[in-house]
Amino acid sequence: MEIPYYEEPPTYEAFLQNHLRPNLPALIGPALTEEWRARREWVEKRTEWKENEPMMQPRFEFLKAKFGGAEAQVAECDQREFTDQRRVVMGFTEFVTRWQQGDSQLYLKDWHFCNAFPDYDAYQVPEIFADDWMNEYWQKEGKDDYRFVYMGGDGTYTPFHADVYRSYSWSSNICGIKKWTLFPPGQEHLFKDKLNNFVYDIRSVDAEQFPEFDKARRMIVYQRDGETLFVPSGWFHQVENIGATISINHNWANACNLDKTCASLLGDLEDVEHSIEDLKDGMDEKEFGETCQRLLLAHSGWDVKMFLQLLSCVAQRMAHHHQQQQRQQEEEQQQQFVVAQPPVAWQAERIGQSLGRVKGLTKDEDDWSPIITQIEAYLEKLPK
Ligand SMILES: O=C(O)CCC(=O)C(=O)O
Ligand SMILES: [Fe+2]
Repeated sequence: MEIPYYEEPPTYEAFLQNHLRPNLPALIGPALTEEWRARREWVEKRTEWKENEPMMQPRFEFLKAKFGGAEAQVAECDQREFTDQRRVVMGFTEFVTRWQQGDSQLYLKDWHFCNAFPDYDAYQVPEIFADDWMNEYWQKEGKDDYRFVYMGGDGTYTPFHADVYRSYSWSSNICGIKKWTLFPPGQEHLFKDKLNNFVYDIRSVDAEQFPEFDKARRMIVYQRDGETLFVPSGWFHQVENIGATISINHNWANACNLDKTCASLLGDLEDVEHSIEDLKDGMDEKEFGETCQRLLLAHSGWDVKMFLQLLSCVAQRMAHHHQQQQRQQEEEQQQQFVVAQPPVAWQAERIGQSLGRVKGLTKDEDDWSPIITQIEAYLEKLPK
């Protein structure tokens, strides 16, 4: 399996057809991020350069002077804690200083950089990734978003996982090289042991615990300075940094992977229901349902109500734009700019499908029905 490489960024239409819809990865050359302030200001050319090494390196002193006041989560790559690495909160200056001193296991992760520095425009989201319902909803709600900066030295890594909510991700290297091992979906049974524990680090898999892991089909991708990787929904992956690496990444979702994020939510809900099945007899249906939603929120970071609110937020925006466009057409005005996205009727159909699946599980949820009614009203206003 080969991953397509785009020297020049693909058009939105090509990206939609060849990557978003079929859920396939892509590697895009540095031209996509050429104009980013982060690429101009955060890094400089290395003086001694050998092949298969990064070409750029971080400007440590600049980064400290500019962002030193912030705090961020730092993973200790050599410390496993359940299914992830141990994380500590650290001042950014301390992190960079220890990085400079060669503290090689520290990996700054999931730093909500845009929230921390809203006036510093480190980058612009490329057009092909701009149709992003997750960040649209979470930002509107004033919740934590899914826009991150990662920084770490040679050998830091992210263990084997699939992304939150089975969302897409895109990741751009400001400097350094990332070695990605990507696993196409449909082979999850090879990744689990009898107790449903997943492989943690693909470089040291216990063959007795995971006897079939070797059979898993995989793709290896080296992502170099300035390059961007599109990671499709539900593809498991592990990421290993080669040389000092800084990257920017977003998790995102839209109509194209809505079926997958919806399935992930409903799958997590089923797991929660199973896990407390023995409490069911002592509760009425409503109490059991509410308990499951609380556990789902704690376990997965969202619940059915949040998913419905996300759909409502997006459907409202689409209905509003559609009405505006119709008015502008009648008055022969210039049409307003909206981000590149699939045809609205198709998106509305996908929302309707997910809504149908959620309605299938509604058990007298007073909490959900007004939102469902609202979404249906927005969908009514959209073309069929
Ligand atoms: O860069 C990393 O270490 C992890 C990034 C990742 O897992 C992702 O973008 O989905
Ligand atoms: Fe990931």
